[in-house]
Amino acid sequence: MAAAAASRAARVGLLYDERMCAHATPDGEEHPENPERLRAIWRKLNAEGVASRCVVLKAKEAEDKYIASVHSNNHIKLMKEISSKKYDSSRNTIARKYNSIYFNKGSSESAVLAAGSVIEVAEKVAAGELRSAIALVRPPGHHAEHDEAMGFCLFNNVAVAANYLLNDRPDLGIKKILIVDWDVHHGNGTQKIFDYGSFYPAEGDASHCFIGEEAGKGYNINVPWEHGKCGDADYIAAWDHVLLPVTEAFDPDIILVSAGFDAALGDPLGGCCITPNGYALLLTKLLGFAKGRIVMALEGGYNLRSIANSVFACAKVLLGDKFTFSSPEMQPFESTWRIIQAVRNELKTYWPVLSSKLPENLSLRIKPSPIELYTSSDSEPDGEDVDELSGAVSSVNVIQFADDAISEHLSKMKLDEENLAVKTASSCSAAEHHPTDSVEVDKDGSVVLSKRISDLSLAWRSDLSRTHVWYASFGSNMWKPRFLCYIQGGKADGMSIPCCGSRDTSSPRGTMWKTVPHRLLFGRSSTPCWGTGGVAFLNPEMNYNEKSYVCMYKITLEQFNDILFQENRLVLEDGKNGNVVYPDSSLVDSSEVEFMSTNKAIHLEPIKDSWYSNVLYLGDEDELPILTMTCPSSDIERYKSGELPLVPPSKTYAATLIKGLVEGKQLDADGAASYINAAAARGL
Ligand code: X5A
Ligand code: ZN
Repeated sequence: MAAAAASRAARVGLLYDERMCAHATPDGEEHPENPERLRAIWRKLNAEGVASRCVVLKAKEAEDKYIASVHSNNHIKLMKEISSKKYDSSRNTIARKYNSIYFNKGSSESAVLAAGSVIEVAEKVAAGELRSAIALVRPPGHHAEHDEAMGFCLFNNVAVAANYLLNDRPDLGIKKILIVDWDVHHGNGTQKIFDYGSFYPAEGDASHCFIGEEAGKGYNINVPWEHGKCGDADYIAAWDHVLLPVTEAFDPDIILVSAGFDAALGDPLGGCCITPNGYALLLTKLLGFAKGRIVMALEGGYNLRSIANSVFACAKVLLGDKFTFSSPEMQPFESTWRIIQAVRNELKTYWPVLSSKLPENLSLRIKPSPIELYTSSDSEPDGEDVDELSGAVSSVNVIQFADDAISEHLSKMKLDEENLAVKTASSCSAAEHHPTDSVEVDKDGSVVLSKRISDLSLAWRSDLSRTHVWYASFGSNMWKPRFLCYIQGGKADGMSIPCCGSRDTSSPRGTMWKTVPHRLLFGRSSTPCWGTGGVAFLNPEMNYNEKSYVCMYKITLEQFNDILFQENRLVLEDGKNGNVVYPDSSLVDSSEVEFMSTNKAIHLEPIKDSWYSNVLYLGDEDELPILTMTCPSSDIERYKSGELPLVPPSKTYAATLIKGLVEGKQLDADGAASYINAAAARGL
């Protein structure tokens, strides 16, 4: 009986191999794409008893000849030798030539195993030995191009496996492959590798207008979100109205999923909010095609808990566990419907099933803002009109190979290196490059770290660089030299670690002081920068008996986001490589600002557990909004209950506030000291 049940249940492959954890930053520097990602998923699947229900497989090396169907011989040689002794002294320098790449002594082995592992499971699924499979691989692959590593990817694992099935295993009868790339980032590598046409320098190639070239026309579908806040409802809409109709018409023999989980709720890079159940539903909808032959290969995904829970949900789907999907509460964004309609228009000549117009009533549905209100207000969140561009791109590559191998590869585009010297006092629009990479000491003694910034998606930056706001500081940022560290990078007196600064290092356009009717408090017991002692927060609740000093700086909304990233420790720095990884999407754009101007506050869902996740609107000055960032009201409750400690500031931290107030001519030294002491003593 048990055996019969087991054979009726889907045979699901699960590939995990500790050897793919060998790829790591060279000196243990923090990086989102790190070995713990695989381990976190593996631990979860074991703890939940899911791994034991799967056919567990070990990694296998990819043979060069298979990798060569996708990558140049030079690229293969370099990736395979980069970990050898010969490269010990040049490894970091070579890594820096790429966008968002590091190498160590384990990189070569991991990369060859990642590609080989996807081949391995794809072969077993295509052969019918397994019904479906999940390959837990790293480094990821979908950004890697013919002759180029980028975006944490060395070899394009999924593209290598697809070519293997099509070119090297005619016996398996796989003629049509659907690649679904649900990673939040654009699968530029996969797109280019399977693009027949080769002559278009692909600036902005994540556009829905890229539908493939020549014989491949209609076989590349991009669904480029206009902002980074899409969730289950948006992805399901793209599935129902683009992907699934095309899949039905295409009728693939197998589906390879470039399964990045960085569109997951809680991801530090993505900013989207797909839930584990959302992923389960997206996957369930695909299971209806290709006789359920699905191969999932891990791509991105950087929140360990989110990726573990998401892969767990997907594994249960593949194993045939029953899910009950309640219809999502959220509706897709208005922009989601607009994008889906545009994609359908673009492709309807190739896929007649997309010809019909979406029903009128669909396009009118609007998603409520993903926020929490903190200051009392009777107005409900309105629908928002979001037309900001940001990084989230979901792409679907549909590939059909009539016969032979891929044609000449695309001429390389140059979105690769975004370099920035911190002290370059130019405004830096997304298009500008500052090819400096060094450490200097500024004349006033502060350390200036020049850095390479690697963002694959920068559209939101150029947009928000045109909007100005007043940023109101009430803590150490009241002292201008300290504040400037958040703009220009480096550290000022009293700080023990440097800041990475904003991408736009231009100085504030104005400075101005004010008092606001909010209570100043000091909470949390220590910080990496200031050591033991509390740091400043404003109670988001207004209180007309209070008067707190704020120093306001007129800066761009892009700079404001960079301050938010830094305050909430969302910028990852890799000291050795000098790489700085910012989140790929903004936290506050014009739609949030507009929302706040009627509702006073917005709690930033993607960083809801961070210290400064609550942005307050404090009024206008010069017709520009005054914004500050503080803790959410829920933290105020935790301070009141004693769950979070109210702690007076350290001497150095207090000294910084006092310097700000004195140099800003708000109070004399004694007055400033008693202002701080009173705030620290008062409690809540
Ligand atoms: C595989 C993947 C992301 C690279 C982002 C660089 N790469 N800013 O998610
Ligand atoms: Zn990604």
